[in-house]
Amino acid sequence: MPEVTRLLADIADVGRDAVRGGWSRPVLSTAELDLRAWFVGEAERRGLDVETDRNGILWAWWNPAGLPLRDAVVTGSHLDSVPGGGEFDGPLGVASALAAVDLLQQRGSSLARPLAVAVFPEEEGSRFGVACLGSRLLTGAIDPDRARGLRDPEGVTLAEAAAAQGFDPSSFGRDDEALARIGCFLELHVEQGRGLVDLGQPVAIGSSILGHGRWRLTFAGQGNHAGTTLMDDRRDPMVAAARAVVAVRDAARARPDARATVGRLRPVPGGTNVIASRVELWLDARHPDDAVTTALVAEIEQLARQIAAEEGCTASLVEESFSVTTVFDEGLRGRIEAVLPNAPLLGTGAGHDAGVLGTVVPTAMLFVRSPDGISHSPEESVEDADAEAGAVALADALESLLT
Ligand code: HGY
Ligand code: MN
Ligand code: MN
Ligand code: MN
Repeated sequence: MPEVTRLLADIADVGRDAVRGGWSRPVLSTAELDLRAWFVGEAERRGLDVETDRNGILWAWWNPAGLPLRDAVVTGSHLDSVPGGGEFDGPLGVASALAAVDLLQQRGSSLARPLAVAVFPEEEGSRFGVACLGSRLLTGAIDPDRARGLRDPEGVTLAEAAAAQGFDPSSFGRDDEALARIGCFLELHVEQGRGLVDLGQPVAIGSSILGHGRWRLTFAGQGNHAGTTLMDDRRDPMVAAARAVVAVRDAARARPDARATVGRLRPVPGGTNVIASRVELWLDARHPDDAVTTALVAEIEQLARQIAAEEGCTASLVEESFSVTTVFDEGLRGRIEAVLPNAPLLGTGAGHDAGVLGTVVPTAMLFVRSPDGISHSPEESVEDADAEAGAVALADALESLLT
């Protein structure tokens, strides 16, 4: 069994979701804390020195020559998941990084630069709503006060949840010392699409990440009794929300290569025999051209206001996060292409910490084939042979960057 597969098998029971299926590993949950402990154990077993920085990012250092922690080659990914997500989104990159360290150690590779394996928290934004929260804090891409006040669905703030686990929320924020240590960042990730299946290749080199953002759309109407309120006397925000979901789909379809999704909707109060007083829904919109994303969202907002007026409701839209389109560092990518000449270039519609870090340091990505291309679903899969090919490709790329 390839080491990557063995490592993933080790954590296969952590955060299994019996209700949704798949895995639910929200940041700072028991499952995610268990995964952090697993990572620390595996890294220390390999002789890496592990530290947790003030933003909750784990750094496992391999620096046998005791070089100054500057210009390091960093790899890694995330361990948190979407609700009911798959086994590989995030953990494949972390397990592959550990397996790549094994290979480099077996090869007796000499390190002219330090290596670190990093684990970024809250990449999915599944608990506190902002994706890549750890790398955004590290790079200063989110105001620390706003981050501290982000609330999870139960109303718990990030500051409260972090303090409960011994972190000091007052120290959250851009960390120039941590950033100064990074020479480049190379993230391996399951592809989350069918590009490699169609190309018949196990591994690709990333070319770009679609710009993408999240907006909260709220419809407010009149909460009332489901049995005593006549149909003509209603101002039902659930009806407005339902119409808006279809309008989102239609508006995205009208723009080639746009994607827009409503994956989460919350009626308040949410009773079976209650006409909701308000409904919140979350919009995820993406496009290779950030201006098109902006125009798409503006059209959706205008449609929502029109629908609200027709339903006797009001509508409001708030941007929660946005990540501009990322084009990976050409120089770094070129060095990796020289090592992996058979690996095709592939863009992705999925966001990654490499995209956020790419605003301040050279970053690149490797993608590993997923037979059905399904992700953010329990059906996400990666063949053992492809997982191993990914770890070898990562080791080869890291070796070329480290020597
Ligand atoms: O949402 C994304 O694109 C990523 O999986 N966080
Ligand atoms: Mn994901
Ligand atoms: Mn991911
Ligand atoms: Mn009643």
